[in-house]
Amino acid sequence: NAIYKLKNTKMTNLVLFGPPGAGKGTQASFLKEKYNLIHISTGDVFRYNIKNATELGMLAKSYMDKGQLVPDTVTIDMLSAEVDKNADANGFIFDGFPRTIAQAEALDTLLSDKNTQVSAMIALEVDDEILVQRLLERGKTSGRKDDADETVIRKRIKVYYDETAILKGYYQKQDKYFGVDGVGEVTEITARLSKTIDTL
Ligand code: B4P
Repeated sequence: NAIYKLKNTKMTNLVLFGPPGAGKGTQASFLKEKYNLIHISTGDVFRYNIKNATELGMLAKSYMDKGQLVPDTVTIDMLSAEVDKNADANGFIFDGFPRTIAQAEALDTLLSDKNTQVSAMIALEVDDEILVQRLLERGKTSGRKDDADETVIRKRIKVYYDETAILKGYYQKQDKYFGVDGVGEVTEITARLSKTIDTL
């Protein structure tokens, strides 16, 4: 109906972007409160499914443990379902999605079907060696197989450059790309991100 449409045109839909360990999940947890947005982390949804031993979880685990991306069709279907669960949202923070051009195109279609669109991609910029250190540190306590082994961590960073980094250009072409320095105190980085979001 008309009200639903009007609300949707005002939605703020942020893609939080960056290599593994850049701080996407860390920052999304603050930004969702501040801007009253629904936070969807594809990694978290996969890990929830792994924990509950669902069919999706079993499939995702076989890729995640090796540092590979879960196939697009599976990831896109899951993301669509998560968006549909929150039809009355003010907007979304997509954390860890899209990671491929196919996923970015699917997100555009999904949002345009709801009379809305991606507002901005905000990328956290962090040097590779800092990423490796952060993930190894988290691996000591997280129980995440993909954080425990430096070879797998480096594989994830390589997959980011090979398959995901190309999305910078995809959003730059639409004037929606914003890079933010992701090194420093967590609160400092939240402030940097907020400064960008407030200009949208
Ligand atoms: P994700 O769950 O997205 O995990 P991630 O890339 O490691 O980032 P995360 O958000 O968890 O880390 P963060 O930067 O917050 O993906 C895991 C796997 O799932 C992928 O490899 C893939 O297999 C699969 N997957 C997920 N989405 C997919 C998709 N769309 N398509 C296909 N496959 C997909 O934090 C890292 C660490 O840094 C933390 O310990 C944190 O405390 C620390 N940290 C954060 N900010 C810091 C700061 N400012 N200073 C110091 N440390 C900081």
